[in-house]
Amino acid sequence: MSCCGGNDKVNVSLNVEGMSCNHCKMTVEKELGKLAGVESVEVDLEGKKVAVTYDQKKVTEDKIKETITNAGYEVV
Ligand SMILES: [Cu+2]
Repeated sequence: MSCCGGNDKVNVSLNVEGMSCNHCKMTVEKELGKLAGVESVEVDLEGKKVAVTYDQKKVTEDKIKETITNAGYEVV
């Protein structure tokens, strides 16, 4: 058990197709926010990017991609 820090937190920036409006943005943020270990989600509609900060001990990048896909968008 580590208490103060460590390298568990990572940030990924994913290219996501299909997000076209604020509703899409909110959907992606909401769905990713439900995952344990996801600390922050930033959606860039113009850039078609989703930046996620997460704890790699609790959730994986694959799981994040799967969640975006299940929400109806395409991770490219
Ligand atoms: Cu939309």
